[in-house]
Amino acid sequence: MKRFFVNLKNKFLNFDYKTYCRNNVLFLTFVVASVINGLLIRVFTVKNFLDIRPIISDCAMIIIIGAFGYLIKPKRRFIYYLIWSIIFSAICIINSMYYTNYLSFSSISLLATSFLIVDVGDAIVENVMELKDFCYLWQIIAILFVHIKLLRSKYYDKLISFKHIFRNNIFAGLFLLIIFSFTLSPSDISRITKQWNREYVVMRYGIYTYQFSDIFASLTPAINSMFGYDKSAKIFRDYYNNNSYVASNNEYSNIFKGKNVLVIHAESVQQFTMDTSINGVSLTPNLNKLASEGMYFNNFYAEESVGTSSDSEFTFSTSLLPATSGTVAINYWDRDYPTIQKKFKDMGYYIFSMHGNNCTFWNRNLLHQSFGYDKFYCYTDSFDIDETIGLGLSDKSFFKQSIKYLKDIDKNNANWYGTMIMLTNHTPFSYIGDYSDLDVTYKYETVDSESGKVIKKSYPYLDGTVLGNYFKSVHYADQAIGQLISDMDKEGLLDNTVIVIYGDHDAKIKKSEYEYYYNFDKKTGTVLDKNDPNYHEITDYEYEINRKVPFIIWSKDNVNYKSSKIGGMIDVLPTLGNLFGFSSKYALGHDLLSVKDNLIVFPDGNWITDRMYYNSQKGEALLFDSEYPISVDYIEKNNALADEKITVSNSIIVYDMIRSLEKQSSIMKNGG
Ligand code: GP9
Ligand code: MN
Repeated sequence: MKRFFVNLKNKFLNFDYKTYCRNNVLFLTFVVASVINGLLIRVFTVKNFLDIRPIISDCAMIIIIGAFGYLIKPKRRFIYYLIWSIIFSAICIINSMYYTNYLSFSSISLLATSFLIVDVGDAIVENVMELKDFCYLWQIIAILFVHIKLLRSKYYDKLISFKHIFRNNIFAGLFLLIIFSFTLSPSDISRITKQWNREYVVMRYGIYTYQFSDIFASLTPAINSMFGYDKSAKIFRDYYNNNSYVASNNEYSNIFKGKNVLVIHAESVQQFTMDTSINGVSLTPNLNKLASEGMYFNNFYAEESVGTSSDSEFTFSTSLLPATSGTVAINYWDRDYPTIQKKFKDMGYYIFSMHGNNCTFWNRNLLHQSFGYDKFYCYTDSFDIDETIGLGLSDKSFFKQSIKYLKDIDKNNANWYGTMIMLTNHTPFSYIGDYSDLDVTYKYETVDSESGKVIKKSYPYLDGTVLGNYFKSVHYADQAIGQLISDMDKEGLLDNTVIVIYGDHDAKIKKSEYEYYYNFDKKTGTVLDKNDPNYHEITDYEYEINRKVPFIIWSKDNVNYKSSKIGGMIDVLPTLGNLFGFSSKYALGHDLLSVKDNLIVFPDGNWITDRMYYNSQKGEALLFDSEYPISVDYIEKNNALADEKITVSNSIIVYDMIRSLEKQSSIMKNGG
């Protein structure tokens, strides 16, 4: 190994750079110009020009692409570099314009629609094109200029075959790629595969790698939907033929008919936080109050997949499970979905959503249109970033700024349905600092044996830990919700409104954090040893089960209902449907106020009932009541049902089955 590096070093030191440059003028012009443009676009957009990592990534990508030029005869090589220079400049120009409008980067899957949704009458159009967007054209001019000069000096006639340079350049590109890959964290890798935070991907990987990964991600749905349509259509038809919709009829049916709805998407709020106090202070006094006065489901799962927030929004809105490959928000946002939003719209409601983050995060600017929202109030258009915590605008400021919009909406519409997506309580929670007044040090009093005086003491306890920061952050989020409810009340906005609150998914806190928390000995201020018989080890099952989130439905009418029965995001549409008087024949969930033996399926095929948790990958089960035996039949029946729900959801998501079959039936009706 050592010899390899010594050889490598010698090769670098003894390399004849002058001759190399003289023989590779066009290639080097292409590489240097492309790297400079890659840097320029980051300077003009995300402004992270000091980071060397995206430069390495850009270089690797450009060198590998440029290397293929050496497979072409010297005289024709110019065409190759010119074409790539045009492509690269176009990538920079389009993204530069796109960024001005959306504070994000373009995707080939969105490009046509995204430019369509720019309001032509709006002042924003004046900013669609700016002079700086075209500065990238210099690359094409430079390539042309260099080529003409080389042509005049008969440079190409002197060049001989350069296949070995092709090979060397490929090696150089791959070498840089390997170096770059060492700098990647698991979250960097996850972000490039999911593509939901395109700004981050460009900052980290550079514009070219971003754009190529985007092309790949954009083609996935088209490729997936090319195969297996017939099989999926059959499963879809069979399922709905055998499971036709049955309307709920219970004492809660239609009780909220005609009321307004405000849905609060409570970022990363897990249910157990509602049962947690630190130094006697409840983490979530406001949520607890709403839960105790209203309808509260404390055994409820978000059922999200890699699309996290956006998956929860999807399952909440449609009563379908998220996509098994890719995400609905990024890859399949344009399908025809039966949503809660469309149901309320059919009842004459004005439908809106609000979020203090960039409008394009999770592709919401398009996803929300597809769900049926009339308007999406988001940071770029509707909110001032006057207080930043973590990912962006603080929840308290977001809610404060929302009140004026809510008042307007309430004044101008007989009925409305709105979703407010919170942001502050988002991992890594470390930015919460002084914004939260929760103290997570452990405080206690002791009596001094000599003087008999009471002495106040403390242990750092959860201070500085991720879980401690999460608790502080949840406490902040809870206060923000309390503030919103009280501000709405002051404005009379609560009198005819039902508040619906859900935690969108768990906080992704490591097991070791919980183990520290559960094994902290408050008497000694130390953590129990792993070998101690009282040590509480968090098993995979305990961790999974603890991922549940709260689901609350509250109104001033004091409709009180508490349930510890299993439920999930897939049940929201049927439950609200029962309360507000609508239904969807495609819903895969159940009305939580009627269901007896519910089955909650996770997108990976695992499932949970009131009796057991089943891990379908391992074929392993955890029984909640060991006295109550489970039959193999019970497991097989639920496995089949879980599989059906996943497959039917995917048939709607991937093959746009509802649109496709409804189109077919309307053609048949019209005799086409
Ligand atoms: C982004 C926010 C976070 O706007 O909704 O999404 P998440 O990381 O939780 O999926
Ligand atoms: Mn989220």
